[in-house]
Amino acid sequence: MQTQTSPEPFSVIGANGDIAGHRVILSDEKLIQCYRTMLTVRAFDDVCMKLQRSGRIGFSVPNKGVEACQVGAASALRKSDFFFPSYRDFGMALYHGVEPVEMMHNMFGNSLDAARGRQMPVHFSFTDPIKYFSISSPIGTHLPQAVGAAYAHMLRGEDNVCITSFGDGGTSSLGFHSALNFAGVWKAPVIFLCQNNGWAISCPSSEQTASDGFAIKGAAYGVPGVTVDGNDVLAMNQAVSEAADRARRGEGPTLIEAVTYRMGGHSTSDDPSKYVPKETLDEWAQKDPVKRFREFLTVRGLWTAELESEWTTAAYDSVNTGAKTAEATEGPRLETVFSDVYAELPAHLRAQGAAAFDLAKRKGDAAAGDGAFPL
Ligand SMILES: Cc1ncc(C[n+]2csc(CCOP(=O)(O)OP(=O)(O)O)c2C)c(N)n1
Ligand SMILES: [Mg+2]
Repeated sequence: MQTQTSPEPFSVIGANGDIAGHRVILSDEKLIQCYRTMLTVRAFDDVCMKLQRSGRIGFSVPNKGVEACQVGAASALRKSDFFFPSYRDFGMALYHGVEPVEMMHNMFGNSLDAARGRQMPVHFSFTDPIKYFSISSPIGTHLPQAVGAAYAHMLRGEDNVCITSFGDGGTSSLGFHSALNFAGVWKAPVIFLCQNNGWAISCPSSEQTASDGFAIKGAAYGVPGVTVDGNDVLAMNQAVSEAADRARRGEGPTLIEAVTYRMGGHSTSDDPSKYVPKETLDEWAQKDPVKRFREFLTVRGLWTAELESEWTTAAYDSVNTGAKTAEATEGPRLETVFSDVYAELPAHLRAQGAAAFDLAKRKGDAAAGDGAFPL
């Protein structure tokens, strides 16, 4: 693997599932775990799109096409590592055992959502079974958070690493530059995963930067950059494994540019047919990461059509059951507005809260009214 920006992204799985002279680090069991997670990401994505279109949830972000980036990266990390993901990273949580129902609690913003409905859908956060930090809506602001946490691990003598995932658009944020600078100077054990998926909403990657790709941006900060085929689970696993090993050895951060493609719109509020050329979409459909990994598993004798059908059904069952459970779970009560915010609620807020809760009780608990302002 090259440790410089290379025009040809590093890849392992070639045509027809062949891996030529490359070695596979993952056990057969982990390879299957990767593939099943990818199927679950696809099912979760598909079900969320339908839930949004039928008015049952407010928002989602398509994950189709970027499953290998997320799952390949997650498979290279330990449960004790810290994740500072982007909103388009369903597979990172699912790979490490977060159940679809937990993610659905956030999609419905109900009382079991970790943020008690105070975050948008797809803004997950989990403390168990992995440390999955709450998604930051303002682009790039989670990168310095990851560097700070990584530096704290270093000071405490722990060998955990932090990974932070962001898009091509995220490299234009102030957070990207300050995070790379601090991480480079402090040698913080952090992995910067830039998922170059072709678009930042409707801005193409080609208009996002004048530099030769995104991995090269690490050079100015003394951070090695590598360009990886983001549709290749095994290439992603290897690149992130190497970056994690470097970080654990105390050699500092790595910037990984994963070249992939967003096969859906930016979000449920977007219509990509207005700006994505159909030929480009067709071209990338040929490089579908799920199909590509399936071909590899077939060559390795780990996959059959029967297993595909069994695993797909299991993935949809867990996602659909999760959605039904989350939808049937009550919404957050008004009284929880201050929950988890203060160790001890200040007296003035307690007084304001009491007045608001009393009013809500008399007027109907935040129920939709006739449009008249309730005060
Ligand atoms: C600071 C800031 N500016 C603008 C936005 C609006 N916004 C939300 S997502 C997005 C595009 C991000 O693109 P990219 O980083 O490539 O990630 P992708 O959506 O492709 O995964 C923008 C501009 C925002 N959330 N925060
Ligand atoms: Mg993007």
